[in-house]
Amino acid sequence: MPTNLIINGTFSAGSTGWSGTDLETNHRETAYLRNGSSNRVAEMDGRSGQTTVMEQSFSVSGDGEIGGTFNIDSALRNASLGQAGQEGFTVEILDSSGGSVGSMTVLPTTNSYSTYSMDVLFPSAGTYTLRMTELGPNNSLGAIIDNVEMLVCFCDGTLISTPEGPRPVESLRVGDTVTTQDGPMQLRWIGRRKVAAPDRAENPKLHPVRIAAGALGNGLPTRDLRVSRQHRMLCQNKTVSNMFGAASVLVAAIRLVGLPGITLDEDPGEVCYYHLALDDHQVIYAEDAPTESFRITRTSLASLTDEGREELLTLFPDLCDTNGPARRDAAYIPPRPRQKSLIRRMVKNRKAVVATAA
Ligand SMILES: [Ca+2]
Ligand SMILES: [Ca+2]
Ligand SMILES: [Ca+2]
Repeated sequence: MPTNLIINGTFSAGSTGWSGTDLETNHRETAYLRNGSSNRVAEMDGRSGQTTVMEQSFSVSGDGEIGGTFNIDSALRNASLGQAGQEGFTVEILDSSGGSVGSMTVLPTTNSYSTYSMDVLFPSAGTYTLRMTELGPNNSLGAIIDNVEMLVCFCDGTLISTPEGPRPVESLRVGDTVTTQDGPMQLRWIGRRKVAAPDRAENPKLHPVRIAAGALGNGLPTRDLRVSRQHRMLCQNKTVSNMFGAASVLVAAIRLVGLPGITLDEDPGEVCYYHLALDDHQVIYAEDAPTESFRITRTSLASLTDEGREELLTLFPDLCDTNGPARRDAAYIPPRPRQKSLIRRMVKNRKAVVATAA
């Protein structure tokens, strides 16, 4: 779920979190709209002769470019309706050296609220400032504002097990050590693919699979986990050993959809998929649930962004030699029909995906 980085964007705590010039954050809505509402709002024109500026800094964390959405509700106060189209304010999102990463002009035309939004792409993690500046006749009558939000998706911060304890996936760097079924191993490459909400709406195959906490059995995963459809999870139960003569096999997350607590996540919004590559295909742990590291094949290379694929091929031609001898898989990967019949039998036998401790 996205995080709102703005403090007191509802003005319920007056001017807390806000700085600037000529702030007017101490009135209830009814003072401007005569509607009896005790909701707290701010006005983007405190006094005549002073230009109202409202600012708030916030910090954005993450890896590479980070996408977000800015929202604000605004309406003209009754007394400003004569200046519709002139009274309003500008919104700017500034980086730490004052460069703009996003701006828009808000000029409400009625005394009922509209939500004004803009997408913001932060080029990197850091401190940014939201600045709103009064526009129009400087007459102490202006646009009123409420529900200011800077929503950023931190990609759920999926926790990956490492020898130092669980770490959010976006904080991992090449060379860091993660826990695998075969012990600690260094990350060789990290890929990241962001899927924007409109792309998901157009291609439902980009929706993630949501695995609710505990849905795999044995309390796993320990928190809700979202993975791409083709990402494989380790299945480890009696049905697996009966069918395959192995303690565990890897099954694509999409095959698990329909089991209690495992659904296709069709909520709108951006999602971000991470690929963690080690020297070998390994079982790693996401929210403590056993899952696979990035498996390098022609198909998986094709699923990467162009930049990601090029980087991987350039940096690690050895990892990417799909013509060379077959690489060892972390566990047997049954063909698709066998995965389907495994899940059917597991349901019939009432076996959890991870029935025995991983
Ligand atoms: Ca409010
Ligand atoms: Ca003013
Ligand atoms: Ca004004």
